[in-house]
Amino acid sequence: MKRRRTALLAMTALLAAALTALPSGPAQADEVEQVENGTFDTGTAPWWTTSNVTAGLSEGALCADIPGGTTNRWDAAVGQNDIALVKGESYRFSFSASGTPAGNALRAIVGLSVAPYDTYFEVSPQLSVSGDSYSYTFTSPVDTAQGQVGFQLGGGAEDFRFCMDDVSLLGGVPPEKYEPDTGPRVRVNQVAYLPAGPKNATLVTDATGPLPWQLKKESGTVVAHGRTVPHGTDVSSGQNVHSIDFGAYRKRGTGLTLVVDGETSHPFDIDASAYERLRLDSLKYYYTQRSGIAISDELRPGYGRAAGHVGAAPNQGDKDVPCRPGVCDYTLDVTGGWYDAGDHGKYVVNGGISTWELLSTYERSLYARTGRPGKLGDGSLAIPESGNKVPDVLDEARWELEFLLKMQVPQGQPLAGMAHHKIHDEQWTGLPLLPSADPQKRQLHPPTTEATLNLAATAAQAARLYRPYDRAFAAKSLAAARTAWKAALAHPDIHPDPSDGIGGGAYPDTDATDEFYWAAAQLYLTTGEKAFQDHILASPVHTADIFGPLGFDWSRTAAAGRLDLATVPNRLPGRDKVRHSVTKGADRYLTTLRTQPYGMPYAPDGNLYDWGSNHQVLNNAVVIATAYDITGASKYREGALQSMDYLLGRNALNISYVTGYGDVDARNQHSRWYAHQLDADLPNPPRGTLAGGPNSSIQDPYAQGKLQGCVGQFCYIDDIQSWSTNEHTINWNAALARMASFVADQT
Ligand code: 9MR
Repeated sequence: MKRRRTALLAMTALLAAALTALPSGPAQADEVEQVENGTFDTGTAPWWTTSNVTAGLSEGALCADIPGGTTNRWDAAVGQNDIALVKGESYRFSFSASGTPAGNALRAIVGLSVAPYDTYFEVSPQLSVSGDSYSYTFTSPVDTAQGQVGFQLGGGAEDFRFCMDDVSLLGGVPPEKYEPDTGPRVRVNQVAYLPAGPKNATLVTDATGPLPWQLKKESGTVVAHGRTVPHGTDVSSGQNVHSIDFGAYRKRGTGLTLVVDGETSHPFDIDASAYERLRLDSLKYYYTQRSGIAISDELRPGYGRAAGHVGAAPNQGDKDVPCRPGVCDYTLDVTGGWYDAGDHGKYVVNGGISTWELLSTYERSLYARTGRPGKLGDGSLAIPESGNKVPDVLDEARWELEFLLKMQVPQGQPLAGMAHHKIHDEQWTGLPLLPSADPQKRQLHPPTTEATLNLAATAAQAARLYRPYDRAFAAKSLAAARTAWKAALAHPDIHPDPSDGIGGGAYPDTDATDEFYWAAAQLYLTTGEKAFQDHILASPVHTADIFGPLGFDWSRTAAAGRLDLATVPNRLPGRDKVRHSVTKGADRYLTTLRTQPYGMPYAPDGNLYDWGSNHQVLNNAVVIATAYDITGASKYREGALQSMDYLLGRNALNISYVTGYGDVDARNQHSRWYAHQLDADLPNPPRGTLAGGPNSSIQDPYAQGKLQGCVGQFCYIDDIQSWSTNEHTINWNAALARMASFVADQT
């Protein structure tokens, strides 16, 4: 039977013919077909099916009857193995497919045919009855002779019929040129500027001289005007840009626009109310990340789901989790906590910094001149604990703290008092996959000094903050923190294995000096004891310049000690120097912000944007905001406020990186359960979810297929497959919550 050729395949053939006909042309690798018998002209070999699927030829296509009632996508599948893939080579994966009745989804993958079944490329289109043609380009991240092209069709309730034809995996194709749609060339904070705050925008233009700009009300009335300031080529984006300062206009309004160079910006408000919403939405994010509890659809309409990892099949549960072979011979109940990100793993290291940043958001509200603790009070977050007279942010953080405490090695066991680094699936799983549907075995990974000190630091901080609400919990936390501290002192160099990254992230670290400093600082702030003071004063971290371009994060935790020593009341000798070190760090971030035409306090060395760069921008802004809390100097307030503009749309891609905020927002973050892009029945991430953001190293194949050679800010794509540029995580949202809360307080 003849192929039903797609227009695209036909075009490719024509192009290939034209290229061979030319006597000389640009050198190009040969396009080589990797799939055998993708056209099903005479039979279905060498394609295989799972045993529950019957497949055969039908009008020159492969058709298969797919049974309903299976759980996972891969429970019913058709595929071909022994596909050779070459690392760095670009492939075009194309096929046509149909499904009857309509509404069934396909997961098409190119991956590994043997354990650990890594996926190098995947898509999950909805199938139509009439059939569609699909074509994608990706780059193989590996060399293997054991590749697989797989069509996974399980997980549906009802039987259906699937047909496919013209399956092709063509190697040696040129990578596709991807052009992001960046909308109007004038870039603004698409959400809101504060009436009494800075107001800046950026224009992308070839013009070299100043251009006139106008600020317009929704009605079209011009309310302010001025001239742009040319900046030449911006390093972070490679664009020629001008900046616009309309801060002199201070009237409240909605739907304003900036008009310049023939372009009209996305609309924005001049008003503070959006930040009051963002303060809460960014914190509400944590309830929907909870493990071990059903998420109530009443509290989060559209986000209700069954409890994850409580032991109900197919989950293996987190109630009785063994170690990886050879690590320990006990099991622990490690239910609860937050899922780290779009995966189902739970990591003490990242859980620690996230908890610190939420607790510090609350603690700041107690001590900062503009702090308003009532805004984070009981009932503010609509969580199951609302109404218990405890500030909701403390209730939410406690969900994670209780989990962190459970990760401590019990007394009587080797390494007692230390904390296991992480617990997660034995193997990586595919997308989408609800937490309650994860069938993988869960395992505890070895204890590490870093995890132990994350526990010590956050449990010590918890001890002082929960004391007014629950003395017993405060005492239990402090005891656990002391035990962890002693265990870490006894084992100062047990670091996570950087290659322990199967089924979950490694969170590697080779130096725990900063974690020791952070834990000592929290223990000192809570107890005032001399031993902790001595550790702080003797630590090289105490006087080190810790406010570098990338700032702080899960692996660089010194700031989580330094900022609190500077702001939480204490009697540390030389405290003025601590406070001064923060303002000095903030001054440097302000200098960065002023030299950046997009106005963010972030300029990584070599313009190499890091994994999760958006939260690094935010954490650098946290340092600036803390300098404001310390000094009251308006330059810090202005700098901290201005930093938000970048996250909310004043950037090269003209996108708000916070879901539900702005005209064009990130909404397809990598996630196994906010997987709307793969399954229309699942939601997008909730409002107030931050995307990781530009990452120059583009580690995932999807981004590699689209963004090869990207400059700084352009190394981002809002696609669920791009886990290295577009995931969401508990630590990134914590930075957002902290800054949103600061901004909301500046009104
Ligand atoms: O955020 C982490 C980033 O700093 C690391 O470079 C990267 C690789 O180790 O891992 C990131 O964390 C991921 C974690 O390992 C697993 N859950 C999702 C996290 C965000 O992508």
